[in-house]
Amino acid sequence: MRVAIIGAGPSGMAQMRAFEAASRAGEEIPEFVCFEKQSDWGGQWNYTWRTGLDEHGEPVHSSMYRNLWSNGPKEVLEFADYTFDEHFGRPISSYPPRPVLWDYISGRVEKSGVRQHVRFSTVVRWVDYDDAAEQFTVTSEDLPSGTTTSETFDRVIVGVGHFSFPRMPDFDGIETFPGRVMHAHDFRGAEDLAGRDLLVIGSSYSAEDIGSQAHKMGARSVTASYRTAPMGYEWPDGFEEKPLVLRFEGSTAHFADGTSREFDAVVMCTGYLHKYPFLPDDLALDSPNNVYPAGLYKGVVWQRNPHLFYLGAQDQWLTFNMFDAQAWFVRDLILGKIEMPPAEERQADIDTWLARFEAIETVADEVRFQVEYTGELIEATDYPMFDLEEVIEIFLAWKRDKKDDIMGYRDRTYRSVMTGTIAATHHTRWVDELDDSIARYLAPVPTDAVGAGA
Ligand code: FAD
Ligand code: NA7
Repeated sequence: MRVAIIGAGPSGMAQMRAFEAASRAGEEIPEFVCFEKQSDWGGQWNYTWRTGLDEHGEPVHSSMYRNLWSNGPKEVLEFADYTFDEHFGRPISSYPPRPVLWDYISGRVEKSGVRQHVRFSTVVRWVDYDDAAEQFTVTSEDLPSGTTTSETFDRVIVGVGHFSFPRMPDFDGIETFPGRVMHAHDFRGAEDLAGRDLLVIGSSYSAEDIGSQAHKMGARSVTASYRTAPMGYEWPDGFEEKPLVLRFEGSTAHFADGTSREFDAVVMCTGYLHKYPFLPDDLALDSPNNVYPAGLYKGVVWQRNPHLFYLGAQDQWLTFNMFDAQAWFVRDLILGKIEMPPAEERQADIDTWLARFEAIETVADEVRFQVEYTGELIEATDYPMFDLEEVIEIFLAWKRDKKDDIMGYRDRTYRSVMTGTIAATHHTRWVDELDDSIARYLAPVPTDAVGAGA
């Protein structure tokens, strides 16, 4: 049995950890190879300054920007088998910056010794399935040398994420806009927006966070334009929400409420496409960004070919620990510890979850849906169970904290559901912290610390 894992982001890393944990427990595991097109692991958390194409002419994967801090409390994403306390040796704050989370997720797999299984700088170009042989052929390219290789595998696990291919809408007259127009995918920092007027289009995480970052870095104004509903936070002075842009005339945007305003830059925070250019259409997931993409049994098994698996294909409330739950479940299906039901039974289960998905009305319903889904997977495996109700409570507290203070919510702290540790209050308030490095983050209270823990 040979298994191909495509992508060494948090999902692929979880899959390697799952196999390694089984091996450590004395189980026989299949040979597995992880293909990763970047030169290091971490997926979105592996920051790059590049935009557009990388050094090999490949589309740049990560959409993260230099100054990104976690947008949800770390207490909802903590690994159940490798806690923040274990990694950092002391309590840290609830909303760490990107390099700190990268260090955490890397630390776990570094200790597991699975790096040897990853073929870095190797992009998967095409995957074919041979019905008769019941095998996949995976064609990959070693990017530095340009060498292509085709190999057969019995199972393929897709963990390439789905926040990399921008959804880029068109607006009348936008071609006349003289300033910078970009998608959130290409945003790397807001320093150059100081003193400028920024328009972000969209009303979800990227709009909220890029708008907030621009405000933090001294933008003169931030306007967020929504299609369906405003974000509705109490924004600071100079930050407002407007209905959808109908058209541009040079640097002026005209909004659906009849108002207009001039801007220096536009960032489209309009989401991403599920896109799998290495898969034929009968294997490729095609879905909007939601918590129950169609065609996946237990959210991971491709219903049309149960030898193909997807990790992390959902819109994500939970992240790292949900990927773990999925990876442990997929591992146990592959090891035969969990039986793969026949197609009709899988479909019946999909339909049950689909009915629950369609009944979702509120944000709280959606959180509960994903947490309970994750719980169901954990229960089927030996991944350590944790207090799911407590996780839901933290999500709801996070939502309340954002409503309360959108610029200050990252200074709040929560209790770990894994260890009971209460997060440390960070030495500097998020809004005042201009150095997002891990060294600064982990330093004892610096003399210039402002606010929170100072
Ligand atoms: P990714 O992290 O996207 O990793 C996929 C990997 O697959 C990449 O390393 C990529 O190089 C590789 N790959 C892709 N195609 C190929 C190929 N053909 N061949 C070989 N390798 C390939 N989550 C949080 O919990 N907290 C946050 O604060 C947060 N902020 C976010 C901010 C942004 C801007 C974005 C885009 C996402 C954010 N997320 C956040 C969600 C994030 O998607 C998850 O945390 C996590 O990175 C998903 O892991 P993944 O492994 O499924 O996908
Ligand atoms: P999301 O969460 O998928 O949100 C996409 C947003 O884009 C959402 O507000 C959409 O509005 C809006 N959208 C989509 N198409 C359009 C058009 N044509 N016009 C105007 N607005 C549009 O993507 P994000 O980038 O915010 O977040 C993705 C991940 O990145 C997430 O995990 C974060 O942690 C970081 P709608 O409400 O559908 O009208």
